[in-house]
Amino acid sequence: MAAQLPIPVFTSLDQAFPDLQTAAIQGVRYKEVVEEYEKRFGHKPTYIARAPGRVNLIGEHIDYVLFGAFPAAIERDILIACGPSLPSSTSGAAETLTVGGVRAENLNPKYAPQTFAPMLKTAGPSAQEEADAASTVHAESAWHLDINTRELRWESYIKAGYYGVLSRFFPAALAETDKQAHPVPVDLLFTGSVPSGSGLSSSAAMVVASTLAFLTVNNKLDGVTKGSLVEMAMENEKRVGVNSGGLDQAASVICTPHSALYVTFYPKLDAELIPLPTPRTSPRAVFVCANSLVVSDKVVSAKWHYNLRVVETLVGARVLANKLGITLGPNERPTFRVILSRWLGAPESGLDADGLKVGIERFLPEVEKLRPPREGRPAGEEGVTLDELVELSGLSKEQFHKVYLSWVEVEAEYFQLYKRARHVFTEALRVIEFREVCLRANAASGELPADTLVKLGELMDQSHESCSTLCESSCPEVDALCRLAKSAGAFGSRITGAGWGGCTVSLVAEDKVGEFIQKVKEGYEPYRALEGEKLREAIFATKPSAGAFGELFV
Ligand code: NG1
Ligand code: MG
Repeated sequence: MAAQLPIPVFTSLDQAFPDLQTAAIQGVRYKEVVEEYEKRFGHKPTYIARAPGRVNLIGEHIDYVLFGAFPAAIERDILIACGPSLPSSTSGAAETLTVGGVRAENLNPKYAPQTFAPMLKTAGPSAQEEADAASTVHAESAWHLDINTRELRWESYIKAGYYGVLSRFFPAALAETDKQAHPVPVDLLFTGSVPSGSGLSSSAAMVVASTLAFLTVNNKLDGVTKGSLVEMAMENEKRVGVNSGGLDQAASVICTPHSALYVTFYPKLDAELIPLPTPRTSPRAVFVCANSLVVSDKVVSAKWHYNLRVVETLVGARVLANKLGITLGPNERPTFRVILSRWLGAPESGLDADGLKVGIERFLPEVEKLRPPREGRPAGEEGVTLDELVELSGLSKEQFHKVYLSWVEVEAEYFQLYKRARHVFTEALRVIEFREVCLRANAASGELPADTLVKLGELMDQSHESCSTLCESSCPEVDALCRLAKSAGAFGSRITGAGWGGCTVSLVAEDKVGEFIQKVKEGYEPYRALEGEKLREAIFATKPSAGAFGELFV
């Protein structure tokens, strides 16, 4: 249901932020970005697109396997003031921007201004497009925007958002002959408060906000639902070179204040808003994000980290299917979620959360079939080599390469199928249990069941342990922060987001937040020198907040 709603458009800030305190804080940012826009481009913006970051409460590294996750949007967001470039614009550059050219600037001077325009492809495909065509990303569009997938560049996320809008709404064949079928030239000014590389999904916020900006400026927002914006943003973000799932984009688009989102991806995107349990008399609990300050550059390290997990789980699914006697076509690349359904004989329409829980519990013993031959060897050496993978897959070397490696770059001496599978299925179960605890607490009349927060905390702790030891997506600093959070009184604490650095999220009693932050500050070396705004940047309590929306200037 939540996914079928339209994208909210407001015409005033108080409509957009009914909470007075938030409206005041946002008011300052909106005013600054609008004034600065006018100064830089010589005309007023017509629209501000806003998309928030997210904190994933539980369900890590399982969205690309098509299991559900449980994120919430955070208050920190990306704002883009935008409008069509006018010929009267300052530098006169607009004249050169006739075919949907873009001028993009950022209030943060760290991100240099960019000018680019999509080209109608006349020659053969570029290397990047060939790579795209081999992956699941669609390559039917003949528009071309150069996205550098080797380096982390801020404008890549703008281009990614634009690509999706071009390929869906501006048929290139038409554009070749008809100037009316061209996108309009656009001026964009960005400002953001989601720390980048911290696991709070600044990237998804950028892509969602950019997609929304290009849709609106080109008058294409009619009929776009939250669900279709999520799907577009998911496709778009893959263009930056990370084969991500959809939890970030779903959270950034669909969330509402006070609720988390149980988002599932199989057989199709579905989302259920679940209010977080609120005690009536005892103190409330809040989620505190703490940034380890270890920046994980996901684009650059994808081949050893993120994309490697994607490949390990995909190959793991095929090997497990072989061991279970499930027949797969040579070109098929099903995920663990799909193999589970086939094993259960479940219909394509999928299972509800209760059915899925029972199914996973029945399936878990089967995961043991993936135990590696060298188990017990020093960590890292117990997995399977590439040659062994090919053999276990039952495919020829060429076919294996085509299906599992031709579209993605990964590097590993040993691949870990068992650990990843064990993480995926137990984490999927924890997500469902987390949802159940919330629903049970919300349904209780009077005070919450006494153990609600303790249970949520336990699930978060177990999730962290699994991310750290089975998914191996944590790092020593993040592990240390989680231990500190627990000793500072958190009900539970875990890594959030892709990992290898980034943030932790901890469940903490609201009346203890000040004390909690103080203890973590004293215990975590990189925080000791931080004070005031710098400290608030690194560790902060957050409330589930609203998903993406736009403000229109009429
Ligand atoms: P972040 O934290 O944004 O790097 C990534 C993926 C998600 C999900 C999580 C791990 C992107 C855009 N997002 O998040 O889809 O797989 O890691 O649970 O890459
Ligand atoms: Mg990201």
